[in-house]
Amino acid sequence: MTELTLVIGNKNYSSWSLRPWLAMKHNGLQFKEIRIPLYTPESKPKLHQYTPSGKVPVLLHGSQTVWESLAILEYLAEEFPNLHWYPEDKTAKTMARCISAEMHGGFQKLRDNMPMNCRGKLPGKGMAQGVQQDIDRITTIWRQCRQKFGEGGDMLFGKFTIADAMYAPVVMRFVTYGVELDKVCQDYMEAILELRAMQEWLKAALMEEEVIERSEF
Ligand SMILES: N[C@@H](CCC(=O)N[C@@H](CS)C(=O)NCC(=O)O)C(=O)O
Repeated sequence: MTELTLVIGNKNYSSWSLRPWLAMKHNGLQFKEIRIPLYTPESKPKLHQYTPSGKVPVLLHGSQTVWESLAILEYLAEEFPNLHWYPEDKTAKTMARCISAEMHGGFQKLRDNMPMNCRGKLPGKGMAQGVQQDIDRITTIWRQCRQKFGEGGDMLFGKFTIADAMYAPVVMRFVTYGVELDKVCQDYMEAILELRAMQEWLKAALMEEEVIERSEF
C-alpha cells in the first residue's frame, strides 16, 4: 500500500489537524506523522516544504498532496471505500456532508474567541459577542443528528463518521471553556472524549510544552 503521511501542527492547539488525524486513527489507517510546531520563525518555510497553502493539515499519498481538512477526509473516503467514513443512508449521508461543510466554513466567532487549547482550563472565558449563537447552532445540529440518526451508537450518526471528526475540536473547546450543555450534548461530548484515538491525541497534547501566545488568554 502506498504510504500515507499526515503533516500536522501542535496537538494542543491545531484543531484542523485533529480532524483527519482522528478519523484516520479511528479507522485504523497506518500513517506516518510529521508534526510541525506552528507560529515560530521556522514554521512557514517548513510548512511550504509540504503544502502550497502553508497550513496544516496536509496529507501526502504517493504523488498526491491533499490539503484542507475536509478535502483530506473526502479524499480518504474515496481512496479507502471499505472503511466507514459516512453513513450509508442517503439522507443521513447528505446531512453529514452538510454539517461537515458548515463546520468547515463557519462558526468563526467560536473559533476566534475559544481557540482549541487541550491543556487549558478556562471556564467562563471566551464568551464574546456572537459566540453563544454559534454554540446554539452547533448544539441544535448535535441534538438533531443524535435524535434522528443516532441509533446504533453514541456518535452523531450512530457509528463514527467524518462529521464527528469535524466537530471533535469543538468538543475540546467546550471542555476547555466550560460551556454548559444539555444531557444529549453532554453525552455526545463524553463519547467523543472516550474514543481511544481521542485519548491518544490528548495524551500527546498534554505532553507538549510549546506555548502559542495568540491561542492563550
Ligand atoms: N481551512 C483549513 C485551515 C487550516 C489552518 O488554518 N491551519 C492552521 C492550524 S490549525 C495553520 O496551519 N496555521 C499556521 C499558519 O497559518 O501559519 C483546513 O481546513 O485545513
